[in-house]
Amino acid sequence: METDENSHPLKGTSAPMETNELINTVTALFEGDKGLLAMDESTATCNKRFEEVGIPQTEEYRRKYRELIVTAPGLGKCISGAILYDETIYQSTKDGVLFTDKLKQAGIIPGIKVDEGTTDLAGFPGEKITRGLDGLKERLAKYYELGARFAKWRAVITINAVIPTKGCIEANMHALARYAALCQEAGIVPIVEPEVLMDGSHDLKRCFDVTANVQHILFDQLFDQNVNLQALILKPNMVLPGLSSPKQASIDKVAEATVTCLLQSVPAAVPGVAFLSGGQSAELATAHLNAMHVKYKGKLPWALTFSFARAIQQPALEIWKGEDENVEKAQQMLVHRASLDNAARRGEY
Ligand code: 5MM
Repeated sequence: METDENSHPLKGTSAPMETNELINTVTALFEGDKGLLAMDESTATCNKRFEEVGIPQTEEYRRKYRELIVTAPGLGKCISGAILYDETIYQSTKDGVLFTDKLKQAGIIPGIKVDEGTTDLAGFPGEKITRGLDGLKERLAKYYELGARFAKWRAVITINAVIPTKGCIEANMHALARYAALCQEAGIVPIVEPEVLMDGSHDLKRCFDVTANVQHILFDQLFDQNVNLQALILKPNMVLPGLSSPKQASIDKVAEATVTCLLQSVPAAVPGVAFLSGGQSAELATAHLNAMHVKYKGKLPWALTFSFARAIQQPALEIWKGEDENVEKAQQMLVHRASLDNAARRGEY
């Protein structure tokens, strides 16, 4: 069966209407060499990023910053979808245009983070569980009305000598699968994000093993919950040594480990993978994505793109510093970083 970008195997009369809508959204999100922009920082995380560069931590500054992003000239040429946060999806530009409308005018599909953050997992010291399943069905219906066509839920897995535990991985992957099923029912494409954190002194192999295990359990759970694998996006970490590991890895090694790990654990039915940056510098995250395309172009069953937050935004945030006179330069930097990620998708960075 033909499976080029425009003729997805599930597209057509035999697939239910909602499936066609989901497939259309996924296809648009992976169009050309575009990728996703994660701008879904919760209030606490956004304030933390602002504090680091001396920006006032108020709702108005968060609104101004998000206005800078959604009005950046040329953003729609590089970005196919933007992940918003609950506060942001209701906000507007100073001229009163909803951010969701600004995005749509730029050809960018609005998405929404629907998890409610992490909390300590009872019985598992040092491990977290993501909250947000209660009332999710109703929240998804509301976000659909507000224009969101895809959503995101992040599970956090920490590595040290004794964790992650099976109990923690299973609980988190089960929640991701329940979330994904609810999204598909609501006509919203789920991005499933099982993030294995970079913190720690573990080596590349340990990250590989944990990431592969997490993804195997995730796809088992997705299967058990009747989630359509052809209508979701995986947002994984790249396979990297821990930040404080004495044994850092070359760009090519990271690319090879990451793609090998995905090949061993992600079914070919999944249309696409969009990486998180996880605290890597913007340059390194782009270089890793580029190296994957250089080495594996045309040899992979799924599309590989980016869904970075810090690796696209951080350089722009540092230019903006909360000052109106810096908006234009910050917007140029934002679009510049995103266009470099487009080049990485072509293996031309
Ligand atoms: C923007 O950061 C998101 C999480 O925010 P909160 O912790 O405040 O809820 C996060 O999910 C993000 O979308 C991904 O982790 C990708 O971000 P990075 O910076 O790792 O690319």
